[in-house]
Amino acid sequence: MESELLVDRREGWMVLTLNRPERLNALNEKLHRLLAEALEEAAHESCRAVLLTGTGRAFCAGEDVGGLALAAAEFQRSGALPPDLGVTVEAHYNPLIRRIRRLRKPVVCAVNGVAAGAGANIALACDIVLAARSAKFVQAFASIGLVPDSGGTFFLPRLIGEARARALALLGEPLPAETAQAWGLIWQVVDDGALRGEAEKLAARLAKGPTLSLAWIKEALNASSANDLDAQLDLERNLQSLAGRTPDYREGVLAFLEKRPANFTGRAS
Ligand code: T3D
Repeated sequence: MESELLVDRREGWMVLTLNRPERLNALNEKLHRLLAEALEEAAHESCRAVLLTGTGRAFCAGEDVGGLALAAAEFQRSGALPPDLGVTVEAHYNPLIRRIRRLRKPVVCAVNGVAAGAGANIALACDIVLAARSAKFVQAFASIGLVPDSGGTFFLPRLIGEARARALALLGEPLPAETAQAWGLIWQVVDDGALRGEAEKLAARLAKGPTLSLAWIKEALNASSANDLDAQLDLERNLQSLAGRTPDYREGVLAFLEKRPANFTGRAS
């Protein structure tokens, strides 16, 4: 049987494909475990970029509500308290979002179709999000009496502002990919047939980039929403000190002066 997560190792980068198309790539414990293992592998020096996508007509429909419904029915029958969903969030969703944000290399997300619930917010946690023209983003939580998780209440207002964030979260209405791009929720919409190719080109390009500098850019941007300007200026100074000592900086400057493409290694020495 095919794995629920396809891991395709390329030269210096990886493609992770959620692979439960019959459930719109909804997440269960096994898929979470496979994702955690793959992202752990992606942290190794040999991997310099990650592409995350899904098979079939969806990117990811969030938590497998089939599993939730089963558990709820069981608890109703036995008269016990319903399961504490915060436990799943703490065990699986929060670590997943932290892994993506803290990974010291760019994560590209190719949203190949609907991204709902935690599926939408996992996409938003990635560094560069491309979406198929037919894709849509749904904060589906309120529709089933839940609260946005996986960073939704953090990412949404920062990306698109309070008014739009509140309406999306409270109404749970689908947001078409083109509007998502127009609002600044994602980087770019691509024609459906071109999405995978464009996303692969982008990941391969990033994998040839100055990996340490990209990691520090990610670190600075991650920190900026909690920092004031002074703290952010200090952080930028510290990171620039580090970047200025890398072989990739030397190579970048040399390549510029010699009017040739830089050959970055991503190495510290
Ligand atoms: O601790 C915790 O566990 C809490 C954590 C929560 C995190 C969350 O993500 S909560 C939010 C969970 N997600 C949802 O509520 C989304 C549910 N799905 C939908 O709203 C719709 O399916 C979509 C908007 C995503 C797509 O709609 P549509 O019309 O294109 O497809 P469909 O017909 O609704 O779904 C197709 C099949 O996928 C269908 O199965 P069937 O009838 O063909 O056998 C449907 O049941 C299944 N499916 C869709 N979403 C899920 C799912 N199966 C399991 N889990 C899903 N999330």
